[in-house]
Amino acid sequence: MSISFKSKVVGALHKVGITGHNRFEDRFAETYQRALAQRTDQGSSIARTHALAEACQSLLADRWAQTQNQDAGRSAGRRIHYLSMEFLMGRALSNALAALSLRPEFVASLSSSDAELTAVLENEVDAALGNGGLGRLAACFLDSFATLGLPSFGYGLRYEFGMFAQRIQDGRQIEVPDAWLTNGNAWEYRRSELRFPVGFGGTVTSEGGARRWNPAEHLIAQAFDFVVPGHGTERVSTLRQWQAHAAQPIDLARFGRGEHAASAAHCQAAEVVNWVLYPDDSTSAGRELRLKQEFFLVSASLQDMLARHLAENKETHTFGKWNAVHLNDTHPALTPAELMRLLLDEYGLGWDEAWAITREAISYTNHTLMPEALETWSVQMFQSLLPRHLEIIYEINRRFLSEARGRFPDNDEFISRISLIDEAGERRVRMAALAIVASSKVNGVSALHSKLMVQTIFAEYAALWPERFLNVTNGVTPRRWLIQANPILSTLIDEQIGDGWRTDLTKLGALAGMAAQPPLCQAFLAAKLANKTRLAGYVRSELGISIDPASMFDAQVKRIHEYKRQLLNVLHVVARYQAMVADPNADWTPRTVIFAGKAASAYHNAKLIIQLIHDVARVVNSDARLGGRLKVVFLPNYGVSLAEKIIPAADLSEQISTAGTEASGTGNMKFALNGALTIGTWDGANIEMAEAMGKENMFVFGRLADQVAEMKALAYDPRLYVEQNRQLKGVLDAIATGEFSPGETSRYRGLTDNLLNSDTYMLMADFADYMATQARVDALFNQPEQWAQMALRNVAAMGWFSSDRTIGEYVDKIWH
Ligand code: 26Q
Repeated sequence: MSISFKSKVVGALHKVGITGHNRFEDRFAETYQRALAQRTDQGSSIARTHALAEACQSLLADRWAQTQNQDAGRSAGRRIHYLSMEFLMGRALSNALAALSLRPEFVASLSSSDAELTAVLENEVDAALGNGGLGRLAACFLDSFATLGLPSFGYGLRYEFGMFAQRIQDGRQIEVPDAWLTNGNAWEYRRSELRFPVGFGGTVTSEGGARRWNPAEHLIAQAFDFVVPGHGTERVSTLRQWQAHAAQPIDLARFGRGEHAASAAHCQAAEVVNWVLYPDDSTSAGRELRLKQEFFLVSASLQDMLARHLAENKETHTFGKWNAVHLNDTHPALTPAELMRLLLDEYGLGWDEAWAITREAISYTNHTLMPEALETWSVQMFQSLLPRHLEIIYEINRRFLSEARGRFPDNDEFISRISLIDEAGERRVRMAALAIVASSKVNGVSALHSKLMVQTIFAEYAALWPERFLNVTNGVTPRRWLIQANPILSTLIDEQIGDGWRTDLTKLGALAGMAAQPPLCQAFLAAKLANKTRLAGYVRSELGISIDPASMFDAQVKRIHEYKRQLLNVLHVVARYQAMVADPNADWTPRTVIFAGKAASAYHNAKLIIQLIHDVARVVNSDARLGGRLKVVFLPNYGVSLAEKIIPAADLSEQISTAGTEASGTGNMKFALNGALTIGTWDGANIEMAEAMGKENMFVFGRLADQVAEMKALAYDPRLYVEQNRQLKGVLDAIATGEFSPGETSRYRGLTDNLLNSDTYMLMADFADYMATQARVDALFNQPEQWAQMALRNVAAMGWFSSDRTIGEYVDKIWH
C-alpha cells in the first residue's frame, strides 16, 4: 500500500461525511489493519475478505453485548426463539458493511478499484444451511428481528456441509459436498461457556412416583453464535447454532495400544449429527440420523432458553409468559415433548402446569400442503431413541383424545384421523398433529395456503379449534433483496421518492402515481439494462454462452420440483423453437430463458428435467436459423448469491406452479420488487401480489385451485388436451422421440408418458392458456414504455411484502 492505511480511511470517511477521531470508524480501520497484518498473504484479496469480516465482527460484538444487556431487563418484554433446521443466510459481508454504515464508498477507497472490491466481496462463501424457501424465509426473518429491534434468537444446527454444491456434467446434475467451513468462518463466535448435554436412548425408571430418563449416551451441544445486524439501528439478533461433541475425549488407553481410529470412534459418531443438512425428499435411509438432529436442536435450544430465563431471576412457571418458541415447520416439533420432559422431570412441575406453560410458549408454521411431505416417525424408532418422549406423547394424546371424544362422541373414525399416532400399518408419530395440539397458534404462509390448510390437511383440528388457525403471508427483506442486490434501481427510487422507503417499504407506493412518466420509464429501462448486462457477463464467463441484454430475460429459478412445473416452461420453449424454425422470418420477440435450481439427489424426475433443459438448450442455442432470438441457459449451483445476480436482471418471473401446490413462494416477491413482471398461476402469494398491484399488472393464467381439485375428482384425462392441441402434440412427440437426445432417443419417455397418462400437476390442462399468455407477454415487451410502466406498478405494490410487515403480524397475532 502506497499511502498509509489510516489516511486512506480518513479520506474515505470524509467522502461519506463521517469525520472525527477515535470513533467507531477509526476502530474499524485499526481492527481491519491488524487483522490484515496478521495474515501472511497480506496482499491477496482472500486475506482482505477475512480481515474485513473480522473487523466487522469485532464491531458487531459490541452491538451484541449492548443488545443482550438491553434485553435482560424485565422491561424488554418477551423473547422470540425461532427454531429451524434451516437458515439460508448467504453471504454476510456486504450486509454487515451496510448495517454498520461502512458501505461501498468507504471500502472502495481501501481497494484500488471497483473490480477489486467486487472480488473481495465475491470471495466469501455462502452459508447455505438450507434447502430453499423455508430456510431463506428464516434468514429474512432474522434480518427483520434485528432491524425491528425485537429481543430474539434464531436456533439452528452448525452443519459441517450445507446444501450440496451442484455441478453439471454432460447436462446432468452432480452433487458435491459443500465444505463451506474449510477456510474458517470469521463470523461465528464459539461460546465456550454454553454447553449442554443431550441424551439419546436408554431406559425410563420411576423414582418415588416421578419418571426419570436414563439415556444410554449423551452428546454435548456447543453453541456457536452468528451475529445478525439490524439496519438503521444498533440492535442485533443472534443465530445460535449447535455443534455436537462427544462427552468423553479420545480413549487414551486404546490409543496407547495403537488402536488410533478406534480410540476416537465415539467422537466421530457424535459429530456425525452435524455433518449434513438433509435434502427435502430424503428417503428412509438415514432417517434415524435426521430424528437425532431434530432432537439435538430442540433439546439444546430449550435448555439454553430455560437457563437464560432462570439466570434472569424469573420463575419457572413464567417461562411461557417471557418466551415465545416458534417451530419452523414440524422439523423442531419435538419441542413440546422435550419442554414437557424438562418441566416435569427436571423441574418437578405437575402435568397441568407444565402443559399450560408449553402451550403458552409454542406456535407453529406449516409450509406445505402435500400430505406426503408431512413428517411422521416410526414409534419403534422413537421408543429406542427417545423413550421418555414417547411416553409423554402418549399422555398428551390420551388427554387430547379424551377431550375430543367428549366433543365428538361416537366418532371413532374422526378420533383415529386426529390421533397423534397413525395406527394404519407400522405405528407412527404424526409430528404435525403434535405441533398443532401443543401450539397456541398455527399459521399458513399465504392466504390461499392458510385457507386450504384448514379445509384439507388440518380440517379436523380446525373443527376442534377454529380460533387456533390463522394466516401470515410471507415477506422478504428489502435490505438484501433490493438495496444490496440492486443498487442501481435503489438509487433511481431514491431520486424519485426520497429514501424513506429504505426503512418503510410501503413508501414504494408513491411510485405508482409516477409510473406513467416517460423519463422515469426510460430510466427504469436503463437500470434494468445495466443489470442485464452484468448478468450477461456472468453467463459468458460461467458457461461461455453469449446472451443479448436486449432480449427478454425470462427466469425460473427455484428448487426443481414437479409441482413447480419447470417442465411446463420447457414445453413452451420447445413450442416456440418449433414455431420459429417453421417460420424463421416472422417477427419473433427475442428471449433468453434462464433456469437455475437444484434437484434433491434422490429425485429422479427432477434430475431428468435438469438434463432435458440442457438437451433443449444445446439444440436451440446452436440452431443458426433462429439468429440468436432464442437462447436457453441453465446456471449451475443456484443459491442466495446467484439469486442476487439473476433477480435484478430479470424481465419476466415464472411462477407457474399448479394452483394449490405452492404454499407461498418468496422468489415471486423478490422478482416483482426488482421490477420483473410475473407470469403466474393463481397460487400461493401470487394471488395477494396480483391483488396488491391490480390483476391487470400480472400475467395470470391457468386453472384455479378449486378447478384443479374438481378435475382431479372427475378422472382427469390429460390425453384429451393433447389430442385437441396439435402444437402440444408436436412438442411431446419431439421430446419423446429423442429429437433433443439423439444419442439416447428414449431418455425422456418416462417424463412424456407421465404427462400423457397421469399428469399429476396438470401441465396438459394449462398448456394452451400458458402459451396464449406468453404471446401477450411478447406483445407487451415490444412496447418498452408500457412494459416499464407495468413493472414500476409492480415495484410500487411490493411494499406490503416486506418481511418487516410479516414479522409485525407474527408479533401482534402470535407472539404478543
Ligand atoms: C423433511 C423431512 C426430512 C428431511 C427434510 C424435510 C424437509 C426439508 C425442507 C421438508 C421440507 C423442506 C422445505 C420446505 C420449503 O422450503 N417450503 C417452502 O417454504 C416457503 C416459505 O414459507 C414457501 O414460500 C414455499 O412455497 C414452500 O414450498
